[in-house]
Amino acid sequence: MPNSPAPARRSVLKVLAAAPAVSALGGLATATTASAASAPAPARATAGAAVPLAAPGIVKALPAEYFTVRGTNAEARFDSFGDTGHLTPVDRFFVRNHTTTPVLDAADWRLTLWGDGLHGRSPVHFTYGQLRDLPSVTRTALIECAGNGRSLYASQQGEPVTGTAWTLGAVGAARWRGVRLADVLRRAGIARDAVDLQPRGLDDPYVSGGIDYGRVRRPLPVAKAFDDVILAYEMNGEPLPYDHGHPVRLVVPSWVGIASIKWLGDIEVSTRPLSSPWSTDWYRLFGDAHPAGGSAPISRQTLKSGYQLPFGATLEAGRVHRLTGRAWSAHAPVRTVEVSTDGGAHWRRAHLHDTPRRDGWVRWSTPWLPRATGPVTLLSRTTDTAGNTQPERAVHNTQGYLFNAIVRHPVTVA
Ligand SMILES: Nc1nc2c(c(=O)[nH]1)N[C@H]1C(S)=C(S)[C@@H](COP(=O)(O)O)O[C@H]1N2
Ligand SMILES: [Mo]
Repeated sequence: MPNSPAPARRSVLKVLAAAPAVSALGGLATATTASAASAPAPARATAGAAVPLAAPGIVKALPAEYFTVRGTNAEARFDSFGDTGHLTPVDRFFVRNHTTTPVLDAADWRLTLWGDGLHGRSPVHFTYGQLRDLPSVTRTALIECAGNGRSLYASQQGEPVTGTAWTLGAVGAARWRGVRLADVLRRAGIARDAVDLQPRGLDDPYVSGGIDYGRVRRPLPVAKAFDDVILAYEMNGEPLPYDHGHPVRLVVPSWVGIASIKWLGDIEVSTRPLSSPWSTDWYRLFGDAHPAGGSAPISRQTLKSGYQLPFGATLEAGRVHRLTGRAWSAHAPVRTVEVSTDGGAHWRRAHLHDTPRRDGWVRWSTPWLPRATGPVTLLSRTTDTAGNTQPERAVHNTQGYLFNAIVRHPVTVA
């Protein structure tokens, strides 16, 4: 990489394990969570107590009723999404961090574009102010980790997988505002024969098992970049929060979450295909059902549905319950959601409460009057307008990506 630029300037302020409340953006942490966060938090909160959990390097508060901490990551509790609307509020949105959230200042941030895929001058810089002066676009899109649902390979299919043991909460929907990546690439002078980009984050290099993999980066084909990718600086009407990529992140609609690089610092523009460990070692499908050496790098997410109910919940017999959930597909708008309250013997349609759109999800509900007591498996199955439907089993891959099977949700009627 002969002309790799120096990293963009970054704040020397690093997030400590117990970060103080951040006031610059407003609303990130309340006085209560701030004082609680300054004392060492227990690994797990006791039931009922709203003690914030600690995840090393995450700035925002992680109350136990909304999050499960998994290593450096915070999974949103899908079972608690019932009281959220179509959009996932920032204080309920999952965080996937390879290292720690860097606290960056928009005032000294700049984006660098470089590489042989730019004609003329390279590198090209954009300050935060210059980005804000470009025409803006606003759109709703899900961010979903490629490994969302991963733990179900083991719990439901008896198949071992590596990686963060997410249940269904590594997903959220937000309203993003920013500029089209296409506009920035044109202004930077992208060459006609550029094929690949490689956006890279300003967070610390990712070190695992003694190997330094460098900063988080992953190739993005120019065709996708020109289609619908956004450089986002707002999330749900607020400046992008620290944990979600402040001041600017990519939003790559309908693709696996790793494509949506947070704390964006630079983008290589290349006339040759690019690669990184995030396109060679990870985010490919490995295993018996896949080519030796792995599949092509994964890109589009899959489809899922789930009940907004804890696993193992107890429901009272002899009264009508309103069961609720969400369904989504990265391929096409959701067409139907079917539910079964008898382990799959009978299916009926759930009511949909949102207009299905690509890159969004639909809330659904179904009434249920359980009569007999005992254990029951609830199922839900979504089908999209392109004809994709959730299968009984997901095709195994060793890293547990793209789980799409019907989730078997155990409850007890008492
Ligand atoms: N710079 C950087 N970008 C990143 C990551 C990261 O660790 N560093 N994690 C990626 C992954 S794996 C996912 S799933 C999404 C999660 O976005 P969120 O934390 O805003 O929910 O960010 C992606 N972008
Ligand atoms: Mo992810």
